[in-house]
Amino acid sequence: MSKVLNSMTESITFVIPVADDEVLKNNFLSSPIFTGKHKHEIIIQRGFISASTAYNSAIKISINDLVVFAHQDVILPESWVSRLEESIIYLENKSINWGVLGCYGVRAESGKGIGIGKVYTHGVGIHGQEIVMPENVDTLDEIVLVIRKSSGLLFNPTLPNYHLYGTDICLSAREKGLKIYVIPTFCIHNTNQLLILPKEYFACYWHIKKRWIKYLPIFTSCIMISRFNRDLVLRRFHDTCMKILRRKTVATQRVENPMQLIEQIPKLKSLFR
Ligand SMILES: [Mn+2]
Repeated sequence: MSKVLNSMTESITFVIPVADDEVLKNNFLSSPIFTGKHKHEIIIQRGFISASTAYNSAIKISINDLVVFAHQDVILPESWVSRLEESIIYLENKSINWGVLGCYGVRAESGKGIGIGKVYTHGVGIHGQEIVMPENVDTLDEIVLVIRKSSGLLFNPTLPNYHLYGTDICLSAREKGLKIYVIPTFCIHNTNQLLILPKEYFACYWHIKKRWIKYLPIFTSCIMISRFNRDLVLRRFHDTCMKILRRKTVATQRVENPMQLIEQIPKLKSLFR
């Protein structure tokens, strides 16, 4: 990108739904941007019945226009804020009316399992197509989502649980004629890699399918929501086999100290800047 900024001019509100304070402390709050002095607002949301209700209540009270929603187990590098700002300037200079930005997303032509935006997912490794400019996608992964409060976008309060709310808000943006972009930033998702999708995930699948039937097929970072539910059927078959074989349900557990992990993997260390 041509425009390089020396300092961030806009304060940001970061919203984190928290289920485990230890995970929050060792991951999101250990991100280099928060370890020193900073001017951002951090809203921690606890005890909500769904991600959508947690996030909407945060939008209401946020003091800044720019709002970032991230998982408690996501770690953002030092450069993250300036890359976000460069991306916003790039989009606004091109008069692109953006609705939602993120770190990882998919579009119809992405191909199975290939997302846009390079990230590290614990249990998977470094993955996703590296980008140098913001790239238009259909939907974004929930790990990181960015909106402007002034856009009027809200999460769908009728969507239950903590799944597919990123897909839903991207479709709400599309409905308003707003564009979805992955920005060229790197982040780490220190997740527990699940082998079997929980039943709540499928409840969200059906909810999205019903609400956004006119946009089928809908490509998401985890599943394709389609008329004949091909991905869902395959996924359920896989999960049933796993249950019959009584295999473990979590493939990889998140690491306790992700900063140590970054030090141990040279490629990860060079991307995490
Ligand atoms: Mn997570």
